Amino acid sequence: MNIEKIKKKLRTELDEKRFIHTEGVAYTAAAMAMCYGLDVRQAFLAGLLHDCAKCIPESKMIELCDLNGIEISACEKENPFLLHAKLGAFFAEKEYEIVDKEILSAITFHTTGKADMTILEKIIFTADYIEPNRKPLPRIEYIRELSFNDLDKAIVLISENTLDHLRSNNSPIDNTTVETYEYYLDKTNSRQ
Ligand code: DGI
Ligand code: FE
Ligand code: FE
Repeated sequence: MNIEKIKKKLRTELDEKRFIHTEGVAYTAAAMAMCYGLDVRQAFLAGLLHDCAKCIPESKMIELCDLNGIEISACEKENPFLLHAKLGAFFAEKEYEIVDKEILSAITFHTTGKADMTILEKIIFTADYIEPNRKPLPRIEYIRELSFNDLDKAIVLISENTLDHLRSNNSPIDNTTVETYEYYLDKTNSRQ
């Protein structure tokens, strides 16, 4: 499927706001790929498809996971919206003909991140947070700058913001989200 065809299908799957965010992530990921010497088209595609399952109603997401043998963790059971990441990778492969496993993995981990990410995974995790259409977030200008000159440190600040936000709302926290923060905090601290 070429990019125009993917965009056309995404327009039917996503609402206007989500489509605008999606384009923001795709172009931000492409710019980051230029900065870090990655394949620009690969990053653009991963950005374009990262939220392709975001507008599916939560009950339908659970149904689709059950139907297709996609495992649901305890935290995902409590917060089914988290499933849009795994389910997004599933649809990217089945409906958008993406065979590149690196793209599929970047989509799978875009919400929680994980320890020891590939550069593409880091780029999608970060581009999702810093893209220009996001509403104001704590320290966002600094995080945007870091994203292009100290990606691991940007990930520490993003996951720290996310954990603070989840704790202040008393939301259940997925272990992978905590692992992302701890791994990149240790990694950046042991550098100096
Ligand atoms: O899909 P987007 O809104 O573009 O962005 P996203 O997929 O990164 O989702 C962002 C939301 O995910 C944000 O409100 C924080 C939330 N989130 C991230 N990790 C966890 C989490 N929510 C819960 N409940 N638990 C987590 O571990
Ligand atoms: Fe998302
Ligand atoms: Fe997103």
